[in-house]
Amino acid sequence: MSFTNPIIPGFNPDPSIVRVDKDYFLATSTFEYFPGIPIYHSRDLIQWKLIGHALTRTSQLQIHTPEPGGGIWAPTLRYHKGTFYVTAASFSRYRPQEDDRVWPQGFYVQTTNIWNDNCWSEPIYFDQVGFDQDLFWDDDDTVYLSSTYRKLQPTSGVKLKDFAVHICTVDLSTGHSTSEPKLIRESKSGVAEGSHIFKRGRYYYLFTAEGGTESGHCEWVSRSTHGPLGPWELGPNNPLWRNGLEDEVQNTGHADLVEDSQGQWWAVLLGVRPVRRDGRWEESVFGRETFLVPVHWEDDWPIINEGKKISLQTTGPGLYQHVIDVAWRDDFNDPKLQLGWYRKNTPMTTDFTLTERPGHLRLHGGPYNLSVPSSPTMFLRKQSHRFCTWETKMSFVPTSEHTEAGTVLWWNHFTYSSLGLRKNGENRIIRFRSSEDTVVEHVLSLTKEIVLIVECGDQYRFGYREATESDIIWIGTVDNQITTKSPPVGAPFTGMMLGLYAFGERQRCLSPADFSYAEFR
Ligand code: 6LW
Repeated sequence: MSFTNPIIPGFNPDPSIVRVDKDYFLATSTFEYFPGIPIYHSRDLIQWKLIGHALTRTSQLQIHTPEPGGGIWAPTLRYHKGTFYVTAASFSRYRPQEDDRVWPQGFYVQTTNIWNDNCWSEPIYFDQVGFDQDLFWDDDDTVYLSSTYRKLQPTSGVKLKDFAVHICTVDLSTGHSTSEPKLIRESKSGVAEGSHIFKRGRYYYLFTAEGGTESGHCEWVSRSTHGPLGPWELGPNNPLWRNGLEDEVQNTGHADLVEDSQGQWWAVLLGVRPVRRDGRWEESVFGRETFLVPVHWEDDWPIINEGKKISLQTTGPGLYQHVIDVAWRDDFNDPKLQLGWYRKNTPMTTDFTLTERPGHLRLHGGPYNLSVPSSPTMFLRKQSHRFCTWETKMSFVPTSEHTEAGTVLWWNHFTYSSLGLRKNGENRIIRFRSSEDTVVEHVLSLTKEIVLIVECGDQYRFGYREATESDIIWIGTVDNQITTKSPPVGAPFTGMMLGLYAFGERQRCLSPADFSYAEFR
C-alpha cells in the first residue's frame, strides 16, 4: 500500500515515537515557541492529531530572547511501566560548539495521563550536559541517559564540531548521573547526535543521526549484545540510506523506531521537501517535517524503507492513502485557546482573552514590536500546505500612532512580513511591511472591521478588504526565497507560520485588537 509523506506536515523536526497498545504518540521540537513539545496521537501511523503539549506552564519552560533556532531541541518520548517520559534540552544560543559555557542541561518531564496537558510534571534536570537526550530502560530497570556534546579531547588537527554521543546511568528521581559518561559514538563527519537506543531480541541497537541536519544528514546503526555501554559494532550498511541534493526529499535523518502490534517495525525521521523552481532548489517553507517509512530486519540488522531513498509517496504494509486536509478554522468560540497556536518565547504576562468579547480573540498588545528578540503579543500557526489562503477578520481602533495590529507571515524576528492597521494623524492606514523591510501604506476609508488575507504559493500575496466589501485590494507580495532567508544569527531550524498580532512601540496598546476568526483554506 502507498501513503503520502510527510505524515505530519509543517515544521515538526526530530520526531520521537512510542506505542502503547493500540495508540501511537509522537513528539517533535518546538525551539523558541511556546507551548513546548507537541504530542500527536494516531491509531494508524498515518492520521495524526495534536492532543496537547508536554511544556505548557511557565514553571516548565522559560525561554526568553533566544536566537532563532534556540529554545527546545529534540525530544525523546518513551513509556515505561505506566508512565510517559519526554526528554529535551533548552538552548539560549543555538551554536553551543562555539562557546562551551552555554552547553544546555537536558531535562525530562513525566506523566501518567498523556491526554491532559496539565498532568505533565515539573522538569527534572540531568547533570550530564548536551542535547538530543535519550532514555533507555534495560531489562533490570537500569536507566541509561545518552546525549550529544562535544568530546572533551577534540580530534587533533581536524576542524570538526566533535559532536559525539555519550552515555551514563541515571537516577531518574534526582536526574543525577550514577556512572561516568562514556563515549559510545563519534563520526568522521564530526557530528553524531540524535541517539536512540532499543532492544530487540538479544541485541541492543544504537541509532545515530550523523553529518549534521543539513545536506550531509544521514542515519547510522550499531548493535551490541552486551548492553548500552557497548562495545558497539557498526552495521554493515551504514548510512542506512542517503537522500541527496537532487531528491524530492532532502536532509533526511534523525530516526526513531517503533514496533506495531503486528510485529512490523517503522521509523519516523525528519526531512525537508524543497521545491524546484526556475532550475534551482528553493528552500522549503515548511522547514523540517516528520516522515514515516517501514523497517524490516535482515540478519538482525535494520533495513529502512527497503533500502530505498525517502520519497513523498511511500509504500508500506497495511497502510493506506490519506490526504491531509488544508482546511482549518478557529472562530474563537471556545473560552480556551484551540491547540496549535504558538507564542514566540514564554509569554511574561496575560495579554489576550477569549471571554471579554465572546467569539473573539482579543489581544491587548504589549510593548514589543515584531522585530525584537523578546516575546510580542503574537499567536502563530504552522503552515502545512504550500498552496493555501490564510484569512482573518479584525477590528482595531488604534488610539496612538505607535500601535499596530494585524496579521503576520512569520519565519523569525529578522524575516517576517506583516499587514497591520495603524493610526496616522486623523487617518487609519493599512501598512504592509515586507520581509525585506520595505513598506507600503494605504489610507483606509474604513468601517470597523477589516479582513486580512495572505495567499500562499510560490510567493506570498498580501491583501485586505473592508468586511462589508467583496473586492480584495492586493498591497504586496514576497517571494518564498526571501521569506526563507537564513537569519543573521541563529539557525533556520523552524518553518513558516502565519499569525495574529498587536503591539505598541515601547508602550502597551490601550485599545484591544479583536479577531473574530482565523482560517487556512
Ligand atoms: C537536533 C539535532 C540537530 O537536536 O538539530 O543538527 C537539532 N542537529 O539533532 C535541532 O533540531
